[in-house]
Amino acid sequence: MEFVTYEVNDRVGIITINREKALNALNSQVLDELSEAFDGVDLSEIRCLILTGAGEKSFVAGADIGEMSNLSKSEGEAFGKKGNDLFRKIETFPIPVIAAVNGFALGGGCEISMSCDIRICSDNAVFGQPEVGLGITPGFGGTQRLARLVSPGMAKQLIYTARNIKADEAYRIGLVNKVVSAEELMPEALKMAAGIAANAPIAVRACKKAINDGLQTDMDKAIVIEEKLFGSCFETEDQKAAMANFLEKDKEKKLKVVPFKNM
Ligand code: DAK
Repeated sequence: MEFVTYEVNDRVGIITINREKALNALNSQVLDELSEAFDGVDLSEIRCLILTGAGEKSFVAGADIGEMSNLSKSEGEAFGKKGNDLFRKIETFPIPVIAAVNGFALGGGCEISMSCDIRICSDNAVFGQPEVGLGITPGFGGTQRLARLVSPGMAKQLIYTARNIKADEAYRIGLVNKVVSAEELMPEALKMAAGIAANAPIAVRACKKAINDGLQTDMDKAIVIEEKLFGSCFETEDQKAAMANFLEKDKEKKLKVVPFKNM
């Protein structure tokens, strides 16, 4: 792949968008390669992913404006679908995905970070949805995910004004989970990912599915989703081993790697 790299650090996979000259802007090729990288993750080994951008200046400075500038209506729809399919793939990916936001996260960059489960950013990060200044709406789910993540009022303010916000404000409104220095960004993301990877993998996946699916429905149905996933954990070796370890007061025993199944 030309613009995306993938590496493995113990049980954590790191996907890097590597198109630094264009501040990691998302063109069709980057979207295709990202999709391929996610498809290639070995889910029997990897328990958490980190998505980041190459360099210290930009995570992703948006969809590629050069490529978008000459799109026809049908081409625009096709480009939107390519992005939306990828972003849903990330959002519903069986294991957690942490966005390590190393600088600009504008337009499609902010949107791809919001399709991840958790966002950690460097203190030079800048978030925003500048689309209305370019004559378009956010096209990769920004209107939907920002409103759900922060609040409808704050999302409307940011989207209508096209105003960029710095890391501290992104943290204050709940768009990012944590702000660290640029040097600390990857160590912090890896530390959080390792913490997730140390827990029972099927239970972690079930939590992601319960939260995601539950948010799409009303509370009565959402609670049933949780019940079913909770019940399914009692068919796992992790549940039996982890509870036995607790009862035997042997907290040092490690959880086994259990392949993902039936979820
Ligand atoms: N696309 C293409 N190239 C970009 C880019 C982008 N989004 N952002 C930066 N670059 C390129 C620049 O053109 C420049 O290339 P060269 O001139 O060196 O060849 C290089 O990256 C360095 O950028 P600058 O020279 O501009 O660097 P500065 O430090 O001066 O400024 C900046 C950094 C991030 C403030 C600035 O580059 C900037 O404003 N970039 C654009 C940010 C932006 O507006 N992003 C949102 C794009 S709109 C849809 C699907 C998707 C979308 C919408 C609809 N559907 C199909 C419905 C998504 C839309 C967006 O994401």
